[in-house]
Amino acid sequence: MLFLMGTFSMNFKETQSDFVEGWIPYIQSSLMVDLKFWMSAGTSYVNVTITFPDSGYMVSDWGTVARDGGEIWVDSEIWDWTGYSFQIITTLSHTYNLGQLDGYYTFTFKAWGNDVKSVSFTATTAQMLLETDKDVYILGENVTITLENIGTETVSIGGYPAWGIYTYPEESLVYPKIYAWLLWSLEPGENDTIIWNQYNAFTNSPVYPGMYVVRDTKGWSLSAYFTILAGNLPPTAIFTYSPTVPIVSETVTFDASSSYDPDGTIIGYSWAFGDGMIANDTGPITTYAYADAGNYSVTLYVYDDDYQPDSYTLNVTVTHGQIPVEATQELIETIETWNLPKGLEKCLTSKLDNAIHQLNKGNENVAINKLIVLINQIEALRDKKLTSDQANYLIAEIQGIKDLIHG
Ligand SMILES: [Ca+2]
Repeated sequence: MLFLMGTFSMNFKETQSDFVEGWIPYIQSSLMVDLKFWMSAGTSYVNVTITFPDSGYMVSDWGTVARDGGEIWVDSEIWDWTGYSFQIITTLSHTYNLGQLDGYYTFTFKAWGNDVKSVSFTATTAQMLLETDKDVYILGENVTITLENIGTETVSIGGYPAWGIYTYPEESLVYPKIYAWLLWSLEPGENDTIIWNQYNAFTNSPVYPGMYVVRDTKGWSLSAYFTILAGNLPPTAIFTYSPTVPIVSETVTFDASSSYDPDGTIIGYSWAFGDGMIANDTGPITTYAYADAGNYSVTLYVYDDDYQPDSYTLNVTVTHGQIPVEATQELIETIETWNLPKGLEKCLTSKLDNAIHQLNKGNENVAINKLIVLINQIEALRDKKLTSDQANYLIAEIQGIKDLIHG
């Protein structure tokens, strides 16, 4: 179109030629104009789509929305290029925001002051919102449809649900088969949600892939379009393990039997235990024992009967259990045989007691930090309140306990 505009400027200077090419006002035939009305969140819209037989047309001004009572119109400026144009069917489209309307209206699309095409509709300020949770679904996937009162007044509704699901563009109803004879209402902010399992209520079989539309049946002119694609739904990997806090060399059971595939079956389970070891094709339940204490990221990999994968990761903390606790307890008992001044003995043993307390609570890093602080304090006491041999002994023992905790 810009190219043609350029041609126009060039030809404009050549007005002496026999045949003058240029843009002339054009009044569109109603046959090639499509008007579509819809509402969203209480606002009314009309979309105008014009199909031109070739590239030699343009709309320089789509006009502004004017209204007088129930009559709404826009006056556009459409041009036809008198010279050569490409034989390509061209579509131009524009959406008009009509604002908040309440009542029966006729919208007229005009060109150069002439009526081209009209559409009549009923709009309401009830401010209902109808939507699906997604725009595209895989065959077999649940479709969640929500009708919400986003206005400020209670809306009374007769019949349930207040909408139907139709094939598009055939507009053949697939759900529901029967509307409940029910008077109900939605308060402002309240919504009603229905999950549709993609079953055609009339044929009692799954619907076909394609485009569908949910339309309200109450005259609100609400619609929500969505597409169902043939395809595979991915599996969901999930597992649990026990015991919750395993200790070194203990058998840990990993159970992935709650993993699932919504439209098929899981045919492969593999594991990465986080310490470099993996296990392939284990089935849903497997066992493993860790050689060292530590924090491990355990990842389960599953794939379904269409070989689509999913994975799930949990952190597993493996401890030395009571081994460092017992080693610390033994060190306390040794210190108590040294006949140190009571204050000093209390200082050392209470800090070790604290570390045991933290270990028993599973706070291994806190326990290690307390032991590091204690080592520094013992260094400060070396050759003062503690002999060098005592300090060496204590530090070596505490380092040993730390290594047990660390794994
Ligand atoms: Ca699947």
